[in-house]
Amino acid sequence: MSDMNEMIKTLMKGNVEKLKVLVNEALDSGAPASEILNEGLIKGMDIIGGKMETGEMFIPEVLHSAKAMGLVLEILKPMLAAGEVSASGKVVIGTVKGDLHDIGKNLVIMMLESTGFEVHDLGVSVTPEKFVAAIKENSPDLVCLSALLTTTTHMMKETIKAIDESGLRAGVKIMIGGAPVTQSFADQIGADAYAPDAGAAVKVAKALKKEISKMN
Ligand code: B1M
Repeated sequence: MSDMNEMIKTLMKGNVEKLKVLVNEALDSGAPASEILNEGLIKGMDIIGGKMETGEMFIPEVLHSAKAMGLVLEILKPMLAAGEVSASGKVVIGTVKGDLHDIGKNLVIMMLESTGFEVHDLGVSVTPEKFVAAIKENSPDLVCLSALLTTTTHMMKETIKAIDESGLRAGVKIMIGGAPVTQSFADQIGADAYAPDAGAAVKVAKALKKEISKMN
């Protein structure tokens, strides 16, 4: 049985090398990648978030942990989408303007790519104009917006508005996600879909792609 507490402590210290060893040991002992992700890494990030809020951890330490998590996710990448039926489709994705959080977005990308989607990652703090330009350039099936801050969720609405006003909306489906986002918020701002986590994002992306294929 793998020790998730040890993994969480190591993530909090941002010790990449030790974290890689622990993740590999957990895999060797038979722990599923999804359990390592949810019970180890994401749980660890939640604890870090709490400590950030109470001032027990500071931004540079949190960044260290975030970097460590990003690196060990690469180890889990080949296993995360195992069992998913492959799909095809083009996706443009980014974290909305003003928001620098990208671990969740990168996880969504990993899962989408692992199931066969071609993903164009616009990065973090992406302006509505940049999303519009990327749609023109790449003609995606799906546009995916991520936000982690309550204060940046309104940029999802602004981005959708910009896509509507550009006349490009008819050709794409828009999915949103991130901790402060809900299905009712998605409905309220006119997104086509919401996904609570990276696994669900793949299922929703496949369903949206099917809808598009039926329309054409
Ligand atoms: Co920030 N931060 N942060 N932070 N940070 C949170 C989000 C916070 C909840 C911490 C807290 O106070 N408890 C809080 C937000 C509160 C709120 O608004 N509700 C917060 C704050 C306040 C801030 C700053 C304002 C702090 C400050 O400066 N005083 C600042 C803002 C900077 C900015 O963005 N402009 C800030 C900065 C940072 C760092 C840069 C230090 C770092 C980010 C580094 C990076 O991403 N490269 C950071 C981190 C690491 C966090 C926490 C600790 C961890 C986030 C994370 O990566 N989680 C976070 C606390 C927490 O989440 N518990 C916190 C793991 C990741 C896998 O989960 O991103 O939720 P998540 O993704 C999930 C789902 O949300 C979903 O799938 C993933 C799971 O499968 N998902 C999607 C995400 N995007 C999706 C898109 C989809 C579908 C699903 O479809 C399109």
